[in-house]
Amino acid sequence: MANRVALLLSVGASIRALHIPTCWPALQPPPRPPTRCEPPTLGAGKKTSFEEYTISGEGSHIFPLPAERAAVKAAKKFRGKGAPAAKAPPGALETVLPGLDRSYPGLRVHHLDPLVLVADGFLSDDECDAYRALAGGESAHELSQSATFSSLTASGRTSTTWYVTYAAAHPLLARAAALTGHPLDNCEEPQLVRYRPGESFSWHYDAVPPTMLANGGQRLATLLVYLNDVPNGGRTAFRDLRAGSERLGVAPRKGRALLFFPSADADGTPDERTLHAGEPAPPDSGEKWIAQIWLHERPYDPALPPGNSHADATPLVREYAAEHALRLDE
Ligand SMILES: O=C(O)CCC(=O)C(=O)O
Repeated sequence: MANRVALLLSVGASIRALHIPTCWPALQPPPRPPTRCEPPTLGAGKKTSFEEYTISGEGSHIFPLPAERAAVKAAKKFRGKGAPAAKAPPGALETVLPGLDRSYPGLRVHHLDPLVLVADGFLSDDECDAYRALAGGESAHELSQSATFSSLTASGRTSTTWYVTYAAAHPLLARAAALTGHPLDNCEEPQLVRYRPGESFSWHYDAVPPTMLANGGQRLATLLVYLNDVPNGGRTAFRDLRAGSERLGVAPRKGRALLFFPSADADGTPDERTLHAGEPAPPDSGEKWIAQIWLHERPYDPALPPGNSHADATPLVREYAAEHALRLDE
């Protein structure tokens, strides 16, 4: 309990530092204690000490879940390595995010409903290295705590996060805009995240809680790019989604992008089927680095690093798109 209060206090402090309104009851514990579910496996059937929690069936005071939980179902056809997105049923992608380019190079469907997409080679090796090198530099602001909203759902992150300027992240933004057809102005501050061996981010939702929708509205899409290979572990795992008989998990491969859609509704209801985690990697696996952005419903006002602005990135994004033959919706 003392640990939880300390965590909540530190999250509250960091959110105040980010100028995010704190009208959610940060110091109240969730209505029910978390209950454990079976631990995940890592590699060839090895158990990890990764703590897993399940959200109570009624959700929490931040995330009231719908009364009827939608069936969690993976289409058989799309299990395993995924199917080319271009072959997905008509409208399956576009109804989730109008403007999504199903013919984006390498885009594959790993889960159809809810939609989980993966694209290898989304960023080049050099682009991954350049993004990673932003840590500690002038274009990046280190956060004392994650800016994710899910602390009260008993999730915990032990990794380190930096907010990065849009300008410095322009290759990622240009590719995100081409893939999603979504305006740059709706994008939250790009993040850079480092997991040291054994660090993790336990089960959480990415959806914005109902009381925090003022800036940009709901997060419509999560786009995450792995900046290095992690030989064993470190997957992004979806607790309730299956790939065949196994839990759906996406392994970190340098340049690989993962795209999914965290909200069921603009009112702040998470799509509870997207509960996910960054699994830990064993000590000999080295670090895991990711870049990530969230696309909102409406234009988003950045807070960090000081002076960060979409406008600074716009010419760079256009130039990059022209050089790489990417189609941008203007
Ligand atoms: O590191 C990962 O694989 C997942 C990260 C994540 O879910 C988050 O930062 O919200």
